[in-house]
Amino acid sequence: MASVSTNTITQGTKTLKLSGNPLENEKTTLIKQLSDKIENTKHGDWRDDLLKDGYVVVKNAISKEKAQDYQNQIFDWLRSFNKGWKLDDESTWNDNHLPDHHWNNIYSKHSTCHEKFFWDIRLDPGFKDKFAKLWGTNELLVSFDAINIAFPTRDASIEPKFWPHVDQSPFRTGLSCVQGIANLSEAGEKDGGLVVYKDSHKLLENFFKEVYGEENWESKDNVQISKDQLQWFLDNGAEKVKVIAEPGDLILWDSRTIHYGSGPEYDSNNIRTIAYISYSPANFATEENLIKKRQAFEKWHGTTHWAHDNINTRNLPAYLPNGELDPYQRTEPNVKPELTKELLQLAGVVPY
Ligand SMILES: O=C(O)CCC(=O)C(=O)O
Ligand SMILES: [Fe+2]
Repeated sequence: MASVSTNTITQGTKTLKLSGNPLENEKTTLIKQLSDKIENTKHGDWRDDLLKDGYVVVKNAISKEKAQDYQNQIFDWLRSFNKGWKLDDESTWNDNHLPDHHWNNIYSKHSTCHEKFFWDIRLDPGFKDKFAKLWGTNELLVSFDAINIAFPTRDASIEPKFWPHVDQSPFRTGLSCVQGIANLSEAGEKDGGLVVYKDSHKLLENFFKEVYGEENWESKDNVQISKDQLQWFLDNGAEKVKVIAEPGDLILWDSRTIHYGSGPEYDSNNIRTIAYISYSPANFATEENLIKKRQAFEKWHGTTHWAHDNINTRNLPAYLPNGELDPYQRTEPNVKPELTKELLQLAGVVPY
C-alpha cells in the first residue's frame, strides 16, 4: 500500500518525489557548507586527487606487515566457522566451506562488522586520521559495513562481476559521503578490486537531471547504472580505471563516482581481502540517526557504508548452501572488541 507524506509517496521500497526534497533534514545545510568548502580548497595532497578524479589511493596508510596481520585475522575468522575452509587447500575455497556471503563476495552477516579485527581496523590511526584530515575534525562516526573476501575462481568461463552504480541519491548534491577500502591484499590488474569511472562524479548531477529524468528519482543512496547510461558517461569524458593497490593502502572514493567491485580473474593469485570503512563528522548525524545507530550497535547489527545516515539495520539471516537456515548463525561477534571510549564515540554511542 502506498503511504504519502507531505512531499513524498512511498510504494514498497520506492520513495518518489512529489515536491521538495525527501532527504532534506536539519543537517543538510551544514553538510553542504562543509563539503563545498572542502571541494573549493586546494589542499596540496591526495585530497586534491580525490576531489578531482573522484577516487584516490592513499599509499601505505598502514604498513604491509600490519595489513597482513589483519588479513590473517580475517582468515582466522573464516576458520572459526569450522566449515573446513583451508588457506592452503583451494578445493575448500567455495560456499560449502565458507560462511554465508553475498554474490559479490561481501560478508555482512554473523555480526561480522563488530568483530574485534574490524574495530581494530576502524580504530587504526593509519586509516582514521586520513578521514579526520579530509573532514577537518577528529570527531567522527564510522560505518558499520562489511568485508569482502574474493577467491580466484580457477574457471576461465566465469566472468568477473560487473555492477556499476553510484551510492548517492539524486536528491543529494555535492560531496556527501566518502567511501573507503582498507586494502589488505594485492590488487593488481588481474586481482579482485575496485573499478571506478574516473570523473563520473562531476557528470552525475547533470546526468540525473538531463538523462535519468527527475520522474525516476528515488531517495535511496544507490543507483544502478545501465550499459547505455555508462556509455553516456564515457562519451562525456569519464574513464574506466581498475584501481591498483597494495596491502596497507587506503582507497577512497566519492559516492557519486560510478564504481563496482570486480572479482579476481580466474588466474589471479591473490585472495581479495578488504574492509569497507567510511567515516564522517559526528555532527552530520541527526538525533534520529544517532538513536538508530546506537540501537544497531547494541544489537551488534550492521548498517550500510554510510556513517552518519542510512542507518538501516542489516541483520539478514545466514543460510547454508542447501538453502536451510544456518543453525550456527551468530548474533554477536566471535571475538568482541574492547569497548573503549574512542570506539563508543566512533560508534555514535558516546557523544564527543
Ligand atoms: O567491492 C568493491 O570494490 C566495491 C563495493 C561497493 O560498491 C561499495 O562498497 O559501495
Ligand atoms: Fe558501491
